[in-house]
Amino acid sequence: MPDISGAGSNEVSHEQKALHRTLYERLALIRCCEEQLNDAFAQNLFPGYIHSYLGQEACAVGVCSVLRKDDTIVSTHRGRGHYLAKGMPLKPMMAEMFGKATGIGGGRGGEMHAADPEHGILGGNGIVGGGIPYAAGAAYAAVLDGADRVSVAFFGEGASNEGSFHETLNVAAAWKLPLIMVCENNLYAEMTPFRETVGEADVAKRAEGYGVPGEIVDGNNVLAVLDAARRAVAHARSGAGPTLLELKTYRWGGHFQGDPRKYRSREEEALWQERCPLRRFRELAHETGTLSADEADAIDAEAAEAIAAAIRYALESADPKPSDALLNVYAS
Ligand SMILES: Cc1ncc(C[n+]2csc(CCOP(=O)(O)OP(=O)(O)O)c2C)c(N)n1
Repeated sequence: MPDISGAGSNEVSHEQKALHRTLYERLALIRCCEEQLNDAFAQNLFPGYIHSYLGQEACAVGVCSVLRKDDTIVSTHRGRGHYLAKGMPLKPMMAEMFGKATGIGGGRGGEMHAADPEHGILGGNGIVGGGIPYAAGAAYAAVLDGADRVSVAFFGEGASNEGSFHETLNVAAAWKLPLIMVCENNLYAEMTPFRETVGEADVAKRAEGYGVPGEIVDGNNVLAVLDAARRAVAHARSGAGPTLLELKTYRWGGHFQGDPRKYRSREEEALWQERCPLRRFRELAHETGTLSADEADAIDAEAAEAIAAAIRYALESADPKPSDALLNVYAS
């Protein structure tokens, strides 16, 4: 495997530079998206809830960076990072968040239910753990098609206590499905600390009981996530079956915007903000000579402008027509 970190070498290859640039572009886009949507929400411009992905950006970017366009993912109620990292076009994604007719789902799905099969994004899901079996279905479809596509299930540690997690992992192991189960362990499910709901707080240790590889990864280190995802994808594509990855991370905001966060301390939040995935990657890229501070600043500015333009587009777009409400409900 090529050394993508740059550690131990003074040579910086063109590929390394290009990879680091792309990773930072995606991280910055997701960061700006979440920040600006929070602002829009505070100004009462946003309909419904926002389940912010701030702080978890390296999870989506690290995993999706090793996927092909035809590989599939299934997301959760906290899905924008996954959508953007897997390539959902920005403006239709944003318009969907605002429930507009120009949204990728015509505004029917809204914040929790965007999908884009063209880019292998099979959808978010408001049911905790609800998407996990769909991802196994997509993996099984790849086997039936004789294709070497892989399928990724993103979910939170709360979802790992649902039956759907256990049943899916069991059947995926038995049938050696090309599935990567990615648990983003951000320590809280709504207002409940994970450690109060389990006897063993490392989700990845459960992998052994199902006879599949399991790995605990620093979810705030995009290169560590990318490395682990690369191993899991190679395992799945070779026909060896599923892997369970547990990415240890933290959501900076509440469960949803407006959550007063009484279940955790401001000190704990500050500690995790010190581990900012973007700042850490910027520092590493700077040290290894793959991205200068000026280049990273320019990427930040481009991302901020792209997100602002997408929000303007969404706000200016028309609402769906009431007369179209039954479109796409029944097969014609
Ligand atoms: C089956 C089900 N149970 C409960 C809920 C309410 N609920 C919504 S999000 C959430 C917490 C999910 O936590 P986790 O899976 O860790 O994801 P995170 O929000 O931390 O990203 C709960 C309990 C739900 N939507 N679906």
